[in-house]
This record gives sequence, structure tokens and C-alpha cells, in this order.
Amino acid sequence: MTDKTRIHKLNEEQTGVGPVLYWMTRDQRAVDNWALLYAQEIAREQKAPLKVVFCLVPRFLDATMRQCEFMLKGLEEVELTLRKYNIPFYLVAGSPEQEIVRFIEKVGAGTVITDFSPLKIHRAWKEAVCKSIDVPFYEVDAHNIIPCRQASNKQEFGAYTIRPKILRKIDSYLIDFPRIEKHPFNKPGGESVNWEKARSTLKIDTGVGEVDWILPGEKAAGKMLMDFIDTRLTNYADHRNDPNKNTLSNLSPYLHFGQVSAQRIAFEVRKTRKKKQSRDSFLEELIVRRELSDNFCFYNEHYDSFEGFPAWAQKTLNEHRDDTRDRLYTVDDFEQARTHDPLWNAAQIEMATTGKMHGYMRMYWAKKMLEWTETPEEAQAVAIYLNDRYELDGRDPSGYAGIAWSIGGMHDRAWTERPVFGKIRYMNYNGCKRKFDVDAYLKKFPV
Ligand code: FAD
Ligand code: FO1
Repeated sequence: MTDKTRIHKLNEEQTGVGPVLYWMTRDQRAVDNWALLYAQEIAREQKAPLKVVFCLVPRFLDATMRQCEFMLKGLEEVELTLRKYNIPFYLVAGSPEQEIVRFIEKVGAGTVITDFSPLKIHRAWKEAVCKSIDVPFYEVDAHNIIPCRQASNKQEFGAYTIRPKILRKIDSYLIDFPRIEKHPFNKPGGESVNWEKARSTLKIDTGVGEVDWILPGEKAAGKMLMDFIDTRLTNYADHRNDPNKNTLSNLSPYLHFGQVSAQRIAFEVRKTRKKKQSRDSFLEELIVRRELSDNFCFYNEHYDSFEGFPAWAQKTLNEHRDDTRDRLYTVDDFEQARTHDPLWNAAQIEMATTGKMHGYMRMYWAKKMLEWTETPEEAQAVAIYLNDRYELDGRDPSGYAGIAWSIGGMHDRAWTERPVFGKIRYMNYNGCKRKFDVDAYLKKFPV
């Protein structure tokens, strides 16, 4: 049974007659998905058909071919898996405000379930759909281990304030999943999605191409998780800040598209006998840091602008607005990796060519943009633009939070004051040299 605290009712409608419809957005998977499980629970109770629909928008926050293909290939797998469970998957193209409403009417849905997301775009979609339908509409937090609203009812100051709240509840949420069942109230068969037609509706930049070191989809995500546990997890605590070591999980693209559930990852990692220090260190990132990002975006509508930074950070950045910048670069300079700093350029090349910059380099990369642009607003805007254009895991709460942390002191504290940065934590080339073999990293990503 889906824990009722995962479910949030979006309207007042009480009963609906007709198929149960799951509108999939953020949690693009057939297994380990509380939203789908809840939809099936209701459908079984009502002896009603169960359908799944995804709305493909022509342009989603400037996503490029790189991210859209990763997503679409994952969805193709979702369609096939759902078919085995006798659950039809539909794809509608256009804006959800119109297309989801139209689809709800077309199939005569009696109940609608959708995913939780803290992002403004998703919230606006849901609000619009809500106004146009008269059947019960529920949101299920299938993304977080502890549902965002349950973890905290306010914006948290940092990991140190959300951690105890999470730890208090983690054992009741970090459980295994029930299995989705073959749905008994659907007619077998039905039409398949025309994926080529779907692709033709996209109005996206094809200049940023796909990458081939990581495969999309639920099966590939499961394999990545098992590879990580078997071969990389042991060294995670010791090597996670070294961009030359292959120690990270590489699960963020899958998590971003919901092709794997964080709860599944945490459940599997928790039960291994790998080094405790590494398990704890990984779970701190996966649970505390990741769920803190959802908390930030959910309770702070300015998650992608200067106004969202904490008051102390805004104050110190304002006090240093007129400081002389030693270097100034344009978006194009940054995008083409044309700064004077070979380490920064290598990080940019890593992101542009692989679609995933190492986590440690992401902090350095964003902080240097604060140093080399005219205003913190410009630094944040350029960081979001490049992050979302090239990273496979871009346009995610963890991205907005990571950029706000690097440039705007979010979830951090004040440090020693210095030019341009004010009291925002500083990072420099020599600091990186002390931490890892910078020359080896430069060789991996030549300009
Ligand atoms: P692992 O180290 O294996 O971590 C496992 C999981 O823990 C990650 O997949 C992620 O879900 C979570 N996690 C790890 N580090 C963080 C963190 N600092 N904050 C929140 N969650 C974390 N993450 C994104 O998913 N999308 C982004 O667009 C993004 N942009 C970032 C931009 C900047 C400037 C910074 C500083 C961080 C950004 N992060 C982003 C957070 C983090 O760098 C990535 O999640 C991580 O590098 C992903 O690689 P991994 O899955 O191999 O990480
Ligand atoms: N969600 C949708 O419901 N429809 C889309 O067409 C869509 C496209 C898309 C493209 C790139 C990308 O990074 C995300 C995309 N998402 C889409 C949403 C995504 O699954 C996540 O919910 C959000 O990015 C929040 O993490």
C-alpha cells in the first residue's frame, strides 16, 4: 500500500467514474514508482482500467537533443515494460495545459494521478490542469525517499537542519517496494506510440548531441547501480572529490529523469556490506543533499535567481558589486572554453563532450563564473544556461541548488571576506592542485 503521506490531493473533487490515469512527468519508470503503484491501487479498488500518459512538450526549458533522446529512449522502454503488465502507455505532444486536459476528457478518466516536482514549470502545469478538470486529481511524491512536504514544512537553512528531520523518519520510508501487477481491468492490445512522429514534434537544438558512454532507461540504470555497488562504492568516501578517479555512481542522469528511484538506490546500498564510511558518505549525498535541493526549490520560488540567495549572501554580494574583476568573459568565451584557466576550460570540455562534469569540478566551475562576470546575476544565469544545455542531469533541483550554493552561499555559511566574492566561499586553482593531480585531469580533457 502506498503510504498516504506521499499523496497530496490537488483539488476537492471526491469521486470519479472511469479509468484511472497516471500522468507521468518526473518519474519516468515502470517499476519502483509510488505514483504508478497508487494509481493501480485505486484502479483495482474501483475495478477500473489503468492508463499512463506522458506529455512531450516541444521545448522543455531549452533541453537539447542530448537530454531529449536520453528521455525518449527511456520512455520507449517504459512503454514496453508497461505492456507486459497490461497497462497501455500513451504519448501526447504539445502543452500539458491543453493536451493533458484533452486526453483526460478523451479517455473519460475518473481519477488522475501525477508526480510531485518542486519546479515552477510543473507546478504551473498542474495548476492549469486542475482548473480545467472535475475529477479527483492527486500528486504522489515518487521522487523523494521522504516526501518533500513530510521532510519539512519550510525552507531549510542547510544540510545540518534537514539532516535530523530526515534521519528521524528515514526508517519508516526506506522500505522495499511492492511490485506492479498485471492489470486485470484493461483490455489487452491497443496501439503503440509512434516514436518517430513524437520526435518530429520537438523544436529543440540538435547542436548538442547524444553521448555514448551511458545508456538510457530503467535496465541500464539498474546495471549502473549494480556496477557502482560492486566496483566503485568501496572507495567513495576516500575518492569522491578526485575528478581523476572513477568513483562516483553516475546515477544522476537516471535520477533526473526518474529512470531509477532514489529509494531503490538507497535500499540496495544500505543492505550491502561495503565499507560503512563509504555507504554513509554516499547516502548523505543521495538522501540529505538531494532532498535538500527539492526542499530549496519547493519552498523558494526564486531558486533560479539572485533573490533566492540567503539575506547574508545578497548583502555581501551587493557590497562587492563594484569590485574590479581581473578578468571578464562572455557567455561565448565560457561556452567555447576560452578562459585563461586551463582547469576551468577542461571542466567545461568535460561537460560539453561527456554530458557530465565531475561533482567536485562543478563547484569550481560555477564559482569562477562569479569571479569572471560583471554581476552575480550574470554568473548565475550563465551557469544555469550552460549547466542545462550540456549536463544530462541539468534543469534539476540539484542543479539550481548547486549553482545557488556556489555563487550565492545557499546552504553554506559566511567565510573570510575577499574581493568580488565577499563572504561567499572561495575556491582556487592551487586549492585544487593540493587535492588532486590537476595535470592528469587536463590531459583527459584537452581544449
Ligand atoms: P554521486 O556522487 O554518485 O552522488 C549520488 C547522488 O547523490 C547524485 O546522483 C545526486 O542525486 C546526489 N548528489 C550528489 N551530490 C549532490 C549535491 N551536491 N547536491 C545535491 N545532490 C547531490 N546535480 C544534478 O542532479 N543536476 C544538476 O544539474 C546539477 N548541477 C550542479 C551544479 C553545480 C554548480 C553543483 C555544485 C552541483 C550540481 N549538481 C547537480 C549536484 C552534483 O554535482 C551532482 O548531483 C553529481 O555530481 C552527480 O553525479 P553522480 O550521480 O555520479 O554523483
Ligand atoms: N517532462 C515532461 O513531462 N515532458 C517533457 O516533454 C519533458 C522534457 C524534458 C526534457 C529534458 C529534461 O531534462 C527534462 C524533461 N522533462 C519533461 C521533465 C523531467 O522529467 C523532470 O521532471 C524535471 O526536469 C525535474 O527534474
